[in-house]
Amino acid sequence: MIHTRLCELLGITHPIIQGGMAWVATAELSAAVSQAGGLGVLGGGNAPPDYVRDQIRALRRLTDRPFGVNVPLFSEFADDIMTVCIEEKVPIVSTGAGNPGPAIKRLKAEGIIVIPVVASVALAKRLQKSGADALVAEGMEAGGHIGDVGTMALIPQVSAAVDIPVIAAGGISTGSGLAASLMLGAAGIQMGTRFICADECLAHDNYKTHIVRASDRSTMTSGASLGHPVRSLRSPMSRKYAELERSGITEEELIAFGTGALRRAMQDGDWDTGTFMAGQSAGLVSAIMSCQAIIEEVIADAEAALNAGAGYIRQNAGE
Ligand code: TUI
Repeated sequence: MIHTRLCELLGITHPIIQGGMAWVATAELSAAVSQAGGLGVLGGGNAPPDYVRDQIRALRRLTDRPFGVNVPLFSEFADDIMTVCIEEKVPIVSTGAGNPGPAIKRLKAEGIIVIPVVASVALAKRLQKSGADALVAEGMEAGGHIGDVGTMALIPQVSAAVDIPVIAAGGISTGSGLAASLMLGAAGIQMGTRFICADECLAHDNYKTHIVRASDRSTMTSGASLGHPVRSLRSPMSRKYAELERSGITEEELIAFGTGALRRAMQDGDWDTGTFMAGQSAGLVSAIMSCQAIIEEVIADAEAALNAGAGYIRQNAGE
């Protein structure tokens, strides 16, 4: 059993959190992850507050285990979604794509556990001071909106800079990734891409199949010119987006071109016009499985990796 202080803080069995992916992390997926002993996190995305409230209620019909809601801070509804989380007594809120600052105080005053996603040491330190309970440190191998530091370098630096539990994210889909993250100072992991390929995930089958077929170089980033680089599967849409970006069209035109593309990937599986956000660990995902099977496999493989690691170290120390 891999049990860390993150399990204590969140009331979960395994230190595995499911990324709160916009459109993709619905009640069905998040409930299944929580039911399997991890932490399911609903994706707030750009959705209006009433949709999020319905999702919270739908999740609660499926599990009585702890769960979270992710609030991307660029959403026009970010504050309203936090209000919904307070009204619905959501136990855990994670934030992404910005500095949650004063929102932490507001949520904590209501007894909510707050876990911001950070991509730098500076923000990690600031948010620990602001009262964050734990942090997800996300490297640029991750899917979706990303920072610019890789996971292997980010995790040990954030872990050394703060005392609260650090959850490693970005490029992690396997047990060896969990074992490595623990070695780097993390108290658990967050996986997004791996959970897109869960049976319980409502994403279109094409989305899952493209991830299963992906290899190491199957993702690319676009959107840097707008100030928010996004990693997605290399597809006709992501190539076209990058091309338009280089061609110097206006920001408005570029935004209009990208609007609705994530929904088209998730709901329609439209390879030509959808943006299939996914991390570099897509190349590590080789099957579509239940959330329970995913979590059991990751834990068992992490235990094996940690044991083999100890054996390897003993061998190399000449014991
Ligand atoms: O938030 C994410 N990933 C996301 S959000 C999203 S929805 C979207 N749709 C269309 C275009 C763009 C996004 C898809 N993926 N991950 C968490 C994350 N947060 N990664 C990096 C950061 C981050 C970056 C900078 C957090 C804070 C930050 O701080 C800047 C500051 O203000 O100090």
